[in-house]
Amino acid sequence: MEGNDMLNTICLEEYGKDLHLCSNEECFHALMKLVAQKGRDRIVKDNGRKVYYISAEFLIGKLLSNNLINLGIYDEVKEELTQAGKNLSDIEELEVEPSLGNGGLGRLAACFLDSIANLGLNGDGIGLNYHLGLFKQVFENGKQKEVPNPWIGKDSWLVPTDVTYTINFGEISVVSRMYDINVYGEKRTNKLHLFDVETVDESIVKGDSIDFDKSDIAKNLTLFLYPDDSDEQGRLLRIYQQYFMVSNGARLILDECRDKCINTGKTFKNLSDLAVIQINDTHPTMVIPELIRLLTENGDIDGSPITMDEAIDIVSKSCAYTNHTILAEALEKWPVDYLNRVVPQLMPIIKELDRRVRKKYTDKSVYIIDDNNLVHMAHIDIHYGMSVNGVAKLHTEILENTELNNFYRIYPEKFNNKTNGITFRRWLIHCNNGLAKYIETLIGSEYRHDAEKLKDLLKFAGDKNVYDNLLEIKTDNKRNLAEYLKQTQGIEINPQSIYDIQIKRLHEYKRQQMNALYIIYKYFDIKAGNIPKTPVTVIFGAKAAPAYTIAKDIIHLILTLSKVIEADKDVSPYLKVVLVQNYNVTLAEKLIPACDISEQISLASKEASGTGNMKFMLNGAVTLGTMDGANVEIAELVGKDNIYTFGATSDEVIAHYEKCDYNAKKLYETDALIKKCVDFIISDAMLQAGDSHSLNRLYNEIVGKDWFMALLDLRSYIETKEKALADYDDRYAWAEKMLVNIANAGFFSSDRTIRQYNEDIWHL
Ligand code: CR6
Repeated sequence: MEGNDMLNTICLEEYGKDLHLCSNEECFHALMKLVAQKGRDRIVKDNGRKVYYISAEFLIGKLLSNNLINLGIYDEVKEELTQAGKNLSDIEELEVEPSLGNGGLGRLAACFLDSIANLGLNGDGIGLNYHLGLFKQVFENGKQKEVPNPWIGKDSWLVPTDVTYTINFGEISVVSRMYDINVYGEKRTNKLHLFDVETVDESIVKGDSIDFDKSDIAKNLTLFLYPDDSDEQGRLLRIYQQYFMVSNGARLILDECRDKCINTGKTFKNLSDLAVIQINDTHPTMVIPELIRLLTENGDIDGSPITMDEAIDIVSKSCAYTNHTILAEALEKWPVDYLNRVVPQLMPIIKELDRRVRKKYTDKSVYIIDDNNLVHMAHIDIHYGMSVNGVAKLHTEILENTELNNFYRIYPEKFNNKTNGITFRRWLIHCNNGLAKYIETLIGSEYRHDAEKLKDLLKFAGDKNVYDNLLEIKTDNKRNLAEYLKQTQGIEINPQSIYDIQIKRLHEYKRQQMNALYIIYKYFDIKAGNIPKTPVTVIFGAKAAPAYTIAKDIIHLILTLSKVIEADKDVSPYLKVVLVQNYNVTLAEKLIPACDISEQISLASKEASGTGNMKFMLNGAVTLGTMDGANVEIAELVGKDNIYTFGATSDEVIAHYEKCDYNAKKLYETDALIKKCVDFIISDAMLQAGDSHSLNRLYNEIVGKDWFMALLDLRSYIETKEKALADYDDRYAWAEKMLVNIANAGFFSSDRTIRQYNEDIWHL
């Protein structure tokens, strides 16, 4: 295949006709073939040490364009398609986004796989092949409804393999099969291994719901990611899923290492020379006792026995743990009784691990099994892994000094920080090709390999011509988003307005409710005659966990506000509220390049890092945020003139929790502005437009509890947001902020993060 007819050649082979005569479906299929051909050359022999990134989620997004970019043929292919009268984005629309992830943790895993392959490192992902994935969100009567999200179609990137295992649980056994998705890097092709159960049966799902028989494990095991766990059956199912993932993973790892041992004269005693296992949050924690079990039960590669002491030593040197949260309710603790039922073979090992901890330490807070017979999964990771890392500087500090301080004092050498990152190949070159190309005209293409080179953009500070171009690219992206939302969701937004965007999972600590209270403030302000110079569009995207009532109430609040404001002709020309349906990676790729103001307003100390904040910055949005997670590092990089920060500090917040002295009711009663905004939630206008039960429940929650202190920061939030909106009108001053943000985003490349993981933990 030569020059500009790579695709045409495939079309002739496959369909016996030229590219320009093929349908978009045929083009998509041909493109998949082309990717497979090109990627084959980059399969590198798996020898030496390899990292296995085990994760319950991989939020990989559509793959076509990214694969073309990573294989270095994107521009050529686009050109060939254009010549043939075809459009790559139209073809891309046919691809269904894989539904294998939920939020930041899953997207991080996907960015990491991309960087591992692009840096030429030996590393594969291990996870599950959920058929219906995370639910799809639809809005009905101003409320979220969850429906299944089937994504595996006839043209899928999944490749079935011959690898299968029998996985035994307490009461049943199932047979697994491994499916692979190739991860193409500039230097090598790695794999994402997704395990599935052969007997999975989508027909057990009831109608267009996410309801199914939770006890039928052989059929339901790989249907959904994070199935509802509000009842016991649901919690047991989560343990089934976790064990299925790690038992398959552990066996694959040992099989691959066995082959390498035979070639190199090593044994399982040298496992840590051959494999390092990065445990992404606690969902894969059972890989530790499972590996110990397999080693002690089956012995070494020559069949010689491995003792418990030896097995623990081997595994402890090979496993590393990443913590992604300090929210206590998100740290998994499983009842001994559940584990006994689902994985009885692991309980003796977990008890032995706990016994050893108890023998060494008197401090009960570091035990694995507590007085209530709960198994603390993170404690297994910390005692029996070689590394514990947080995901942003502040987060790691909080782990060391507060949340995990008891462990930090025992194992200071294990703790380290790895500030998260994002792959620029997806989050700039793919999603904002116009900006990527423009940057190239200014500073050359080196930044694609060395993101720190973006700093060269600072040379153009003050250059009005550059500012004009940056603003024009932003306006184009805003127009594209408006067009896309109109076509796909029937939503109309004004491209001349300021796009203020908050997209992330719905959670009280992320404080979408505080943003909603700002909107209420602004509504009153406009009604009072303060017409903003530039209209504002506040855009949200968020799914709420199906059993999280208050999160769903917040969704209802936003949708109801949107309706009330739309209907008010005094206000609607100047303020619009939009909640996009089924926020996912594909939508993020359209929203982020179009954003002016990036909302990162979590309660300080609660957002471990955030990664959306990095994507917005890279695409020239200005952050409006609290000093939380990676916002702190963004602020350090761009300086105070190029970010809007507000609100209580993490120390102040932690002190409030320690002293239990936060009182929302008092703030509500003593601050008339706060009261006015909160009261609007249950005003006549709102109750007429929405559901009184839901709005009242949310009102009571905010006034009576407000666990994540939205009212504490509301005033400073309003003031700071008003300042940002006013500053927007000085277009060149704003463009300078954009430039400084883009120029300083290099640090947040996941290539940097992965280099650090490799230097400090993996040593590949
Ligand atoms: N929700 C953190 O909350 C972080 C990602 C990736 C999260 C978020 O701040 O950026 O992980 N944590 O490290 C968990 O999922 C437990 C997230 O995505």
